[in-house]
Amino acid sequence: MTVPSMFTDSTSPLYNAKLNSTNMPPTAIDLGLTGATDDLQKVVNNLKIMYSEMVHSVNIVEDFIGKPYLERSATDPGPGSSERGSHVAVQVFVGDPKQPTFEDMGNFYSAGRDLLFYCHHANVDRMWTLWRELK
Ligand SMILES: [Cu+2]
Repeated sequence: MTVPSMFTDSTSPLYNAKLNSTNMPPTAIDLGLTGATDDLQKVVNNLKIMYSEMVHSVNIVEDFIGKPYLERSATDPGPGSSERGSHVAVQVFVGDPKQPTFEDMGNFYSAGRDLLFYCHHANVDRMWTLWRELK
């Protein structure tokens, strides 16, 4: 429940300086973006959020991955549980508040500049695989 050290060690080739230094290990990720400072409380919250996203509130594919973007559809047809929840929370939590718009991870246009983005999205793909096995 922390950012892996390979992304926070400044000697690592995976390191990106545009991260929120106050939210790096050993600080637990706050999936609810509650502002909680107690790591044990954050872990409890995170487990509840993941249960809700993966099991409780997700019944059909669109609940998890969101509604499809189609030609002439609305700009934002509707996010899935992961997109509006843990996925975005991680990106906001680790984005650098010293940057104008929380680059790199905290902004859509710049997130791909941080190698952590690809690890994060691989985890979203892993969650998708797990969700499919649950249903
Ligand atoms: Cu993302």
